[in-house]
Amino acid sequence: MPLTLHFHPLSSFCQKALVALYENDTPFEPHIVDLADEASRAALLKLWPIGKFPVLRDDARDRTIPESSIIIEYLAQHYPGRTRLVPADADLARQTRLRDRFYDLYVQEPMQKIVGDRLRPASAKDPHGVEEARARLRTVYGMIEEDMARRTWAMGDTFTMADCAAAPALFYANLVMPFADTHENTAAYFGRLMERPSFARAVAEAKPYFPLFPG
Ligand SMILES: N[C@@H](CCC(=O)N[C@@H](CS)C(=O)NCC(=O)O)C(=O)O
Repeated sequence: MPLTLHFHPLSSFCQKALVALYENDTPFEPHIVDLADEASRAALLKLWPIGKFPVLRDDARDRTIPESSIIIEYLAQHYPGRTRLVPADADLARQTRLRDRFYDLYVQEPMQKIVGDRLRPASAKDPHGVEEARARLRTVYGMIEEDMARRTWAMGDTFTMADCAAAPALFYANLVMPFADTHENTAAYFGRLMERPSFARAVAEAKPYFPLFPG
C-alpha cells in the first residue's frame, strides 16, 4: 500500500483529508500522530517541519504531501475515483478551490481560535481575539445560509473538495457557536454532510477521542 496518512482522528483538517480518501475507498495506511508523545511529534516534524497534520506520504512516487487541500488535489490527480473531488472544468475547479479556501480560512480558522483559547492558561487568554473570531463566524454563517439556499453541496449537485472542507469545519464550528436554530439552510446542509458515509465514518472514528475536545 503506497499511501500513508499521518493524522489524528480528532483533528478537523485531518478529517477533511479522510473524507476525500473514504469518498473513493482509496487504500491507505493510517498512522496516528500523538503530538503529546515526543517521538511521534519528532517523526511528524521530520516529514513536515511546520508540524501540522495531515501529511500524506506516497512511497510509490516518493512524495511527501502536506496541507489538506494539496493532499486532496494530489489524490484527485493520482488516485482518482468515483467522486471527482476537483472538477475537470477549469472555472468550476477555481470556484471549488475558492469554497475550499472559504471553509478553511473563515470557518476552520476562527473555530480553531475559539477552541485554542480554551486550552490557554488563564493568564494568557485572548478575549479580544475570540470576539473577533465569533464575529467572523457570524458573518460566514450568513454567507453560507444564502449560498446553500439553492444547493445540495457546496458546488451544487456534486460532492467535491469544498464539501470535504465544509464537513469538519461546520462540525466543530457548530460546537463552539451553534447554528442549527438560526440558520436553516446551513443546518440542512450540515445534516446532509453528517449523513454522507465518508464523513459519518470520520466522525465515528473520532468519537473515542471526543473527551479530549475542550468543552
Ligand atoms: N493548513 C493546514 C492546517 C492544518 C492544521 O491546522 N492542523 C492542526 C490540527 S486540525 C494541527 O496540526 N495542529 C497541531 C499544531 O498546530 O501543533 C492544512 O490544511 O492541512
